[in-house]
Amino acid sequence: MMSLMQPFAAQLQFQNGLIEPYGEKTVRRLSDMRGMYLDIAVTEELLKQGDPLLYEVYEVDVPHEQGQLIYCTSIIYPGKVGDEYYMTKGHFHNKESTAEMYLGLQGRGYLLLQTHEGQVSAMEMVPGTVAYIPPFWAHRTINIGGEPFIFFGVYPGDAGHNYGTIEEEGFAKLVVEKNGKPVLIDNPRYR
Ligand code: M6P
Ligand code: ZN
Repeated sequence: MMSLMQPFAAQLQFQNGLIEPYGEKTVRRLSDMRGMYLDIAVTEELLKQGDPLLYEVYEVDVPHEQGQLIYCTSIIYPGKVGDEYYMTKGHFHNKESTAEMYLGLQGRGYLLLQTHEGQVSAMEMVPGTVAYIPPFWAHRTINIGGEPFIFFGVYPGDAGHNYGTIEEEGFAKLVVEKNGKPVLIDNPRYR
């Protein structure tokens, strides 16, 4: 007889985003994102002084298979590289026809999205925002506040992450601080 996967639950702490038990924990530092911020000189300068922690992702251990739902929390710390706020790498899904959902838990962020055809979308995320990332949209999150920006995410088990396209082309828009406020500007290095 085929043995079915057993039901289970994890416990999520809304205040700090910790979810337990978790399987994989991803930690991204500035050195993992060389070349992704516009100001390369500032990036290299910061790296000489240390290697700041930008964000962490706690993923619950679910098989990466069709039919499953992967869920995780992401914690993006407050900070900037030059004028550009700390952000995730951003990705398309390997299986591009898969969607994703985010729920804001703490802090303030932007969800930046774009398609291969050059459509762009951006929305603010605060606690309680439930954002829907449709199939075929690349997505990146950005902390635009002074405290950790924490959100919960769910996506299909067979979605996969494609970072290559974003690493090569970047996002069309950047989120930078101007006069103390976040603004979207065109990425001069896009494509
Ligand atoms: C969200 C989800 C994860 C993703 C994480 C960090 O939690 O979309 O799948 O890994 O953000 O983003 P990235 O993988 O682009 O660095
Ligand atoms: Zn995704």
